[in-house]
Amino acid sequence: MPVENDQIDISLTPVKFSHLYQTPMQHKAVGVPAIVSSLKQMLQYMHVKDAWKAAFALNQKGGFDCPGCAWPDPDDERSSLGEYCENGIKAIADEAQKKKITADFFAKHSVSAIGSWTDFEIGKQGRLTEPMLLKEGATNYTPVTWDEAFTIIANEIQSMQSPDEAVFYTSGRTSNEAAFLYQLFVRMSGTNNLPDCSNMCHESSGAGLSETIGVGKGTVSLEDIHNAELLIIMGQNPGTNHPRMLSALEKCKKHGGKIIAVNPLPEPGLMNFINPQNPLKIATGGTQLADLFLQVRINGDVALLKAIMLVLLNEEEKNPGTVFDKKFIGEHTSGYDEFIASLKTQSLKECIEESGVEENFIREAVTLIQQHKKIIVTWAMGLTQHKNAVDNIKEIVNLLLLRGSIGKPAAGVCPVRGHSNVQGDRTMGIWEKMPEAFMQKLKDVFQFEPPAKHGYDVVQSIKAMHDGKVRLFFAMGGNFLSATPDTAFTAGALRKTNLTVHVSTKLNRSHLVHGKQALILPCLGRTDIDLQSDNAQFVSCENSMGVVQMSRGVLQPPSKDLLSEVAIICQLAKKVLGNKFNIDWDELQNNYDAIRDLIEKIIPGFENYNQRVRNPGGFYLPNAVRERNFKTKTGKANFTVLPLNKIELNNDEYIMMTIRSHDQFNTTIYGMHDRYRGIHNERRVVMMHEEDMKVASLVKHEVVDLVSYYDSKERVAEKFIVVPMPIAKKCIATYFPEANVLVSVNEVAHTSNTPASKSVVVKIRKRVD
Ligand SMILES: Nc1nc2c(c(=O)[nH]1)N[C@H]1C(S)=C(S)[C@@H](COP(=O)(O)OP(=O)(O)OC[C@H]3O[C@@H](n4cnc5c(=O)[nH]c(N)nc54)[C@H](O)[C@@H]3O)O[C@H]1N2
Ligand SMILES: Nc1nc2c(c(=O)[nH]1)N[C@H]1C(S)=C(S)[C@@H](COP(=O)(O)OP(=O)(O)OC[C@H]3O[C@@H](n4cnc5c(=O)[nH]c(N)nc54)[C@H](O)[C@@H]3O)O[C@H]1N2
Ligand SMILES: [Mo]
Repeated sequence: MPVENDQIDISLTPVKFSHLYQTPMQHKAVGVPAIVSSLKQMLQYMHVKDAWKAAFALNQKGGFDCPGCAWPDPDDERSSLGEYCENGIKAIADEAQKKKITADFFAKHSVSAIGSWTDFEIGKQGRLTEPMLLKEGATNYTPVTWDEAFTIIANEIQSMQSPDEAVFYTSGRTSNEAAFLYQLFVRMSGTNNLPDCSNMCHESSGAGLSETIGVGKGTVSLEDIHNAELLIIMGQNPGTNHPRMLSALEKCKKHGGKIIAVNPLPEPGLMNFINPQNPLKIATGGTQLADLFLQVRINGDVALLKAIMLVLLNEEEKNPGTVFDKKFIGEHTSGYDEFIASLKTQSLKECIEESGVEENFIREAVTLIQQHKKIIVTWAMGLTQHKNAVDNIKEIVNLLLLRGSIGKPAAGVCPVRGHSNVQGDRTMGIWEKMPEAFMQKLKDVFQFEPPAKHGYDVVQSIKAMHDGKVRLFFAMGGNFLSATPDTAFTAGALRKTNLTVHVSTKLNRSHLVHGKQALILPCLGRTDIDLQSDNAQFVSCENSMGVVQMSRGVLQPPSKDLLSEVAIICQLAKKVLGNKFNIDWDELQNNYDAIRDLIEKIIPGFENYNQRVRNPGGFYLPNAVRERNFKTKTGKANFTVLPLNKIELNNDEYIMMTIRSHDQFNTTIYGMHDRYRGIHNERRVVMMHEEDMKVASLVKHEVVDLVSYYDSKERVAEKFIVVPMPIAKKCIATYFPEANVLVSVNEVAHTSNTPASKSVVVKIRKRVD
């Protein structure tokens, strides 16, 4: 039954409980329980032989790039059991699971029946194995041939009045080769509508960094992290989301480095760490990681950074030239005087209050910052998903510029990327507003006029669909419905399209909330052997630190009917574009070297791509900031003047962040435990400070509803269980994607348009039943 727009229906967020129990929050990350947990996942879901093969090829030179996060691999020694990581192993067990979804499965289960299952249940059904079509008005998906599927899509595209009636989404697992061809095909078909998961992820980092230092990505290498004197880790939970980063932190500590963690939650992965690569450590107890923990309140980071810089300024004024790097500031920066003048107008007391951190801790942080010259700030979603997220990033740059801590070894900025190739996809041109120089290159090399008008990003795509302006929604990977904000609104939007198409490895909720017709196109994953005309192909990815490396799958694919992403794009392009452009799509499909030859012609830094990508460990892309070359409008690194944001909450309001549990990769739910935080067997929880619970007369494990009010609309997420947690006061936390229904599509970061899913103002409503 089609559901009316904007109305919550059960298939969007099934409410089922699974017997929550809590254990004490852990004070140590990784160690033996992590190894046990990941081996269990592998043996439960994979064939033993495959598990073994995959584990040894993971993140090895010549092996495959982990389909999990984008943390880099060491340039030199790599531990032999893959680059071992609990959550990397879980990502493999999920992709390479032995269970399969065939046409029988879809004949047996209707779309609405599957919709009533939880994401965990849906994810455990197995790998997709053949193309499927949901015909208009049908209740079940039925098999379709690849050729028929491409014809359906081509017909839809060809009957559009404007190419802008199609939207082409990308999730960040897509390889460089596939991403390059995809954007080329999309632009040749006439649109820049290329939203991607980055729009919801590090877009704010890109926006803040481009304006201030002239490059939209990080400036440090793994070696820099090892050698930093001071690391400030903000809004990031590496123990869960970038576990291999913990080994790098350990190396940094070994070299005498200090670590400050800034987070509303005392995440165990930031506190103490037992290295699974090192059996000796497991026996003896581990490394204390954070030297100082600043329990900031949600979105209190600008206030905290301002407070730190005010105290630093005071010290500088007492002893001129000893705190700020005046030589660096004079030679390489612009806007210093205005910045200092504005900083002086801020009240230290107010900044401290707004940050939620006690003054003595702030002073300790200042001492550490003053004592060290090689400082790196790392961050992730805790900073990028707020309305003033871009200001967070710029304020970090202000701090580093004051200390001259950028563009030299062991210093700089490190936005830790999410998806394993999200950074590479952007480099390849997956962006709704690629710069002029890139478009000109496309024009020169491929002899066509690329569309000039910027395309839709994620939020604009949702709104355009909602307004009936989009006929085709095509997704290269990902789970758009569940990853985006405002689930009910987005569902209404997707349902207004004619055709939704998903190139996917696994079944997910986006296949169930669809246009008039829907297609599922199953593809090879990172672990699968990719044979084209009997030749094994490899692809390449760029990690968080700008290293491009090859990735070659080692396992037999789950079905003969799967195509690689590259093959899907080539065959679709051939069908849609015919011979309109001088491109041999068959050749590109049969030999990925030919794709890399094209990439080399368009994208700077990829000279001799085919040769260099074959070097063990790959190659580094150039990064001008490392040479203190700032490609901004002023030609220098820019200080920026930013407002102090204030969060005003009524007595019955809280600020909510939507975060990841330890057993999930974005919308893929591996398991039901959040081991480090001690939350087991349940995802519909709301973490809350015990004192706040008392004030609100809530008891442990009481079931409540969460309510948000935006755009004069009440949004309700029913039935969440209250769990006490040592989180900052007046702050609460829920898991993504269950709580996405509360995030308004209109609450976005300025400049980057990223949904503010880490600062949602909500009320907690007691239930009457
Ligand atoms: N195993 C696993 N690995 C992953 C992923 C996964 O889901 N599972 N996802 C991948 C992706 S796409 C991404 S983008 C990354 C995400 O990696 P993270 O950003 O680490 O993921 P989140 O769970 O969103 O965690 C945000 C952290 O920021 C803190 N935080 C929230 N709000 C604030 C704030 O206002 N200020 C500060 N200072 N801190 C705040 C939270 O307490 C939490 O520790 O991980 C990648 N790696
Ligand atoms: N409330 C809230 N919302 C958020 C976030 C948050 O912190 N809070 N985080 C945001 C962030 S940082 C991100 S990156 C987005 C993530 O958004 P997405 O990238 O859209 O979501 P994923 O859950 O990573 O996508 C999982 C699906 O990708 C498919 N897949 C997996 N591997 C492959 C592959 O190799 N090829 C293809 N074609 N498909 C594959 C599988 O079918 C799987 O079901 O979510 C965002 N949404
Ligand atoms: Mo992400």
